[in-house]
Amino acid sequence: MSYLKQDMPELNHLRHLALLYGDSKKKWTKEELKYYVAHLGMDGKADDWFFDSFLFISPKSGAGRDYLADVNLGKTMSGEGDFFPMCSPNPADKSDWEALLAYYFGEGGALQTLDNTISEIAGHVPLPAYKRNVVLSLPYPHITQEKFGRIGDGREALNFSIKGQNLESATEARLAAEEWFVERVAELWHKGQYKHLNLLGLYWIFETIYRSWEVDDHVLLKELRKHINSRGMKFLWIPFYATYNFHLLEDYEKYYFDAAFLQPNFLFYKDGKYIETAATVARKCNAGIEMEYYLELDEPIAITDERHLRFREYLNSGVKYGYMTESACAHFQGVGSLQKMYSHSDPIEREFYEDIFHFVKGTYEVKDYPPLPPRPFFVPKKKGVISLDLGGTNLRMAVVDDTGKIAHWSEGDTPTSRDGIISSIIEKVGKGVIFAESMDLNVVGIGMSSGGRVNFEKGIIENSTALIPDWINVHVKQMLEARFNIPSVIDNDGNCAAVAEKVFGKAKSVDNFISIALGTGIGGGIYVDGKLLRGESNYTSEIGHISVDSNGPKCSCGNYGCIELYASGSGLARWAEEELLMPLMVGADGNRSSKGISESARLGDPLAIELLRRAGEKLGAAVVGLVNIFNPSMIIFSGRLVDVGVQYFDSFRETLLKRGMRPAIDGVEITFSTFPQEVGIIGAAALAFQSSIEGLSRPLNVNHRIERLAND
Ligand code: BMX
Ligand code: ZN
Repeated sequence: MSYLKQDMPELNHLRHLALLYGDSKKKWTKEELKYYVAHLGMDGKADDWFFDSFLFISPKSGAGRDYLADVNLGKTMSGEGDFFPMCSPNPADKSDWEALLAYYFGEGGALQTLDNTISEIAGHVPLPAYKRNVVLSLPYPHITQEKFGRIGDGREALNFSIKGQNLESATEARLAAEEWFVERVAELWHKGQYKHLNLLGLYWIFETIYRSWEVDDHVLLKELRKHINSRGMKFLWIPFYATYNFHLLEDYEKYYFDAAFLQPNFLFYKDGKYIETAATVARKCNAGIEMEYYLELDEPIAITDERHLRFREYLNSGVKYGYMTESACAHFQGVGSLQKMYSHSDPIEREFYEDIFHFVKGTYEVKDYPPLPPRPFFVPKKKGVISLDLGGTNLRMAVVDDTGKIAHWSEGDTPTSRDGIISSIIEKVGKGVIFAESMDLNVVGIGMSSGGRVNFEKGIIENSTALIPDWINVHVKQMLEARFNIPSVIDNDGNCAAVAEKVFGKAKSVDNFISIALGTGIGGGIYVDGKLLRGESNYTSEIGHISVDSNGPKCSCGNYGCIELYASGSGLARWAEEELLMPLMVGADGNRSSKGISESARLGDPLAIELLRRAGEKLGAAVVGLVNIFNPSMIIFSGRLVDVGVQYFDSFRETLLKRGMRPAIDGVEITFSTFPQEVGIIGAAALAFQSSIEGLSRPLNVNHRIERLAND
């Protein structure tokens, strides 16, 4: 039972490895590297060597595609139970991998500059006993890459995905690409003839080892390691703190890697108190430890204080648990932190520079520090959520604050494929988070409103009609939480619209109402006695699928003659086109969408007006049934079609009054939402706030929480 020992000949005397994150568009300079290569005195001159080993990592190619594998950002500290890696929607290809080789080995590349930096310092400080180690990251072979490029005399571009092939072939392709990269590294290294460097090995950038029905990194790594070793290099890994990684660490040297360093992750999680556990596990598994620090120049004071205390704990624990001198250590230091610490105006940061140096030398002594402040230590900022609304036509994203105000809005077409929707969601949320941060909003949740049958508890889209093709069995909640580490919630868009009215809109003090969202389809949400009607499985209130003609056209829901086929945006256009007046109708510009129809009606086209009247009447006929059953006091319309034309709503009202049972129908107020285009977004935002209040581990009682929020 021991750590991965320092100073082992087989690892060329590796002791402390600095992680150097770089931007592949920018070359490393000697000025930047010298802070890691040497200790600088007060006069700025090198007076000793600093790190003995250097790991170069570049997350993205110059073209913006990802080398980095996805990291598990599960919502618990260790990611237990909610591990869900999402491969990059924008994976690097062969040209990017070649660019990475140039970044390492090219003229003025990382290795040449490091070698020159050492040469320069060797002018003042006697050379160390051993050459300095370099470790290079391998780019991750993303399973989203279907056309990596050709290798050797291969006739086709390598495909890393299981599209069109089985998992075994996909894994072979991924391995072939990695082996090609390793060969190129070996060749280029040989050509480089670096004076002061030793190529210790290659680094596997994914912080766990993943296997599922579409990816098999276990097999890949076992084979890849053999290949790397056969070229005289070692294979290194730095997993995050999670019991499944502890488990993998137990066997790591037997199968996967030659050296591994465990991340305590204590710096980044407010509930983390795990340096001791991490040290125990590392010691048990013959692994090293990762030191973790960073420095941001514009963080709030409370965070700075907390960061200082936590980092002090890493240093002190190095003495207490022995890893400072017994264990090989990797040093995560954010981007350029050591350099910033050296010249920092805050004496505490400056002191850390010296402390890290002593730590690396093995001479750091424990320093006292005040106890950690009580949680929560992060300064409470104003709260916000990221909200998404996916409909048949548009995908929208907004940042919403806790008063329901939209701070940021973006909108695009609904992508035509499931993968397209997923990538677009990820991209939009990413942008939303950045925007929220720039507004100093603390993002407490992600909410999504979507058409389809939604398993609300689990956050899964179970099924959809043809309005969103292929939008079936999508684990949205899991995906968002894994990716962004933010509690996420998803509900049907009709429900979201109703929630929006209850929490922020016209129904704040209304207990029984029906919300009808008129868009590409017709979404519904119904409140009964102050509670959102959810039914057995949350599949209620699909108002659009009430049949108004049992011999009508077939709907993709399974039924015939659904009201959505006549009175929604898509329905109006269909009805006009297929059955009714449209062939005769000239219209304003011949536009046969619902917009064209509405435009024509506004210009007085009698056929368009007639069409709107008939649609309103049909919707009225359907809703009469709902009024008779639920006895609401309000019907609220929202969605794109609220402007479709007065004729539609006039005839809706007339039908209701004519056909509804008395006195129920007389008590119904028909009204329009005050934010008709944003109901989905606002409702999803309200749900996200609800979930964040009590955490997501318990079953949700949404109605109770919505009221709480409404009363706040
Ligand atoms: C459809 C159905 C409903 C949804 C309604 C409104 C799917 C994908 N959608 O009836 O769940 O509430 O459309 O959707 O099954 P929108 O596209 O008009 O926003
Ligand atoms: Zn239907």
